[in-house]
Amino acid sequence: MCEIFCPPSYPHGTLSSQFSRCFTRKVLTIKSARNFLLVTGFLILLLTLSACRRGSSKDIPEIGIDLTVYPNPPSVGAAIISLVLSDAEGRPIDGATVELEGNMSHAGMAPVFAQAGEAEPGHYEAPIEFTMGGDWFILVKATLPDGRKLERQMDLPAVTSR
Ligand SMILES: [Cu+2]
Repeated sequence: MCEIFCPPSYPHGTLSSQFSRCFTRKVLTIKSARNFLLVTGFLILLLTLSACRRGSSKDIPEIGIDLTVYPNPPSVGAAIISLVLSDAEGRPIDGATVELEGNMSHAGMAPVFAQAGEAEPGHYEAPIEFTMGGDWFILVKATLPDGRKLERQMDLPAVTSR
């Protein structure tokens, strides 16, 4: 094994010192290779974790969002989107700021935006204009009274054309 790193014609020294020098070098090589792998693996893990955190930090899963649309079923034209925000214990969250972005998944679609008002504690309503029939999704962007922000995309399929 050792001769890979140290040819037998190692200059000067006895066989045992040749061996120990070679052995040290080999161990160092293995150690640094292992350290390199460990460090690289650790960096990849960190990058993956931070990417995941970035992705999921937009939503706060324990916050409940119940979305209803009027008219129901929704159709092209003016509509009202009604949202109830609730905390992990199911209590309504009042005092939040809620913005909506409506969009469809095809190219060339102009999104529609709406600012929701609080109709009653924890209950938010926004007028929105469905500009096309088809499958929509609503991006709910809320700032909670404690300053936390959340974004959650909610499907709103089958908006009918009139
Ligand atoms: Cu569209």
